[in-house]
Amino acid sequence: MTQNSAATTPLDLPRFPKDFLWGVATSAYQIEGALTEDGRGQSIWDRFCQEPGRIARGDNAAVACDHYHRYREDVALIADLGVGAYRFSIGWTRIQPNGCGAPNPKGLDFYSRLVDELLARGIRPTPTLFHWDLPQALQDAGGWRNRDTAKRFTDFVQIVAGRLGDRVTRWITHNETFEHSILGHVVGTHAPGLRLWTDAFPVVHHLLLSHGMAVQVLRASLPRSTQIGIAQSMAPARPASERPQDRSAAGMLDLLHARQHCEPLLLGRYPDELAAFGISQSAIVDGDLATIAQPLDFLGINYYNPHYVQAAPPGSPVPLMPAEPPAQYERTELGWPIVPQGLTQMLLELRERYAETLPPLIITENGMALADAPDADGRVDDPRRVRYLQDHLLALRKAMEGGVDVRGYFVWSLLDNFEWADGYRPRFGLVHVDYPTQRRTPKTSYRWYRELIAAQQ
Ligand code: IFM
Repeated sequence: MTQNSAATTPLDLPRFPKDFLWGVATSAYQIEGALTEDGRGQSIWDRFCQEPGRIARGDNAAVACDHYHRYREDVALIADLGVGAYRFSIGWTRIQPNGCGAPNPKGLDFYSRLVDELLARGIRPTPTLFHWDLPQALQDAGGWRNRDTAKRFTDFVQIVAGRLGDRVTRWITHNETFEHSILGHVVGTHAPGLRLWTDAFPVVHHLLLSHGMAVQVLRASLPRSTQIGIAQSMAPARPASERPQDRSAAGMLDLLHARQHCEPLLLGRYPDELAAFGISQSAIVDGDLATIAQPLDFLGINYYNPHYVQAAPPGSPVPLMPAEPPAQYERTELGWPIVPQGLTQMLLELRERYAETLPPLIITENGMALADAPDADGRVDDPRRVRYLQDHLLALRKAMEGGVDVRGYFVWSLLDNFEWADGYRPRFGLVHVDYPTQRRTPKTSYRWYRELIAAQQ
């Protein structure tokens, strides 16, 4: 089964640079709950969760981790970890219930209180401005297919920066434009549940365009020292076999994922091969690529595992399809293979591909889903997560020794939370959440991460 190393103590880990940033991450929709409180408007995920059969076991995020009410307790948990930064996201519909117009003061107040609470405990707030919870009113007007949504996003960013920019010094525009476009708009397993297939390109383009426009807004209104980046998922595309068809399928996946979502940012152009792939780029307007390719202070990388892929049978609507990962890899609760060396390989490749323009990197997500449960003594022991994190940190260190400039690492996630269409069963947290009582129980991995951070000082 597993080829991963046995768990060792944090002290066995290679040392990271003194100023290396340690953090934990969450997102608004996955933890906050309170969906109808204080003037919050409906998002595409509220609507999606109401549709029968969309979410495993009929779960929804109405309460989630009740973080909206318990944020002080959660910040105390973050502070006890000893991390330097907390990545969270700002729910757009708390600020603009319909995605446009005057801000809702109560929504802004919530994030302002959260920021103050973090700063009071020496933790640097690192908000993500869009983590998939688009206002439903904007979706009704076409969502990310509509170019106007990019403009609406910049208005929202301006409002948030105006309120928090005096205290927030690191910003992330988007989370995973690949997943939001493909899961939400190509295969329809995430909100808004569309199946646009090759017609989804405008979604990709407007997400990336809105990123560039948001960077411009932040730069124009915030101090020069403000750090601005984006969090993109990266998963090496691996062929199911050495057959030429499967190798070509892996090349296509790499094109659609890493290259389509990175090259506009880093090179100011889409890969030429997209046109040959039959994707119409008529959504691109002159000047858009220059807007997208704003200089970044960091590129956030979310890494979980490589994606295995194979050629689809002749006559299929799309030429590639997912393949089973090789049997030697242990899997997480979500069935994802555990391949730490994929992280090293991906980072080295990234540096090689974009040597001239790659900004410093931050690992903005990494972690594993388990079905953790308290034992008879109420303890939540998760040695497999400890080993996962340890092996990925060793893999990260290897890439850094190979010359990749990585400045920080955020564990996904602080808390067990609402894992989108998979509901509550997969648990990613360093802290266990008992949903009926909302009791938080730090797991073994939480203590391990705390020791690791302390040992680096
Ligand atoms: O929970 C998600 C998160 O919202 C985005 N990145 C991947 C995580 C695990 O699936």
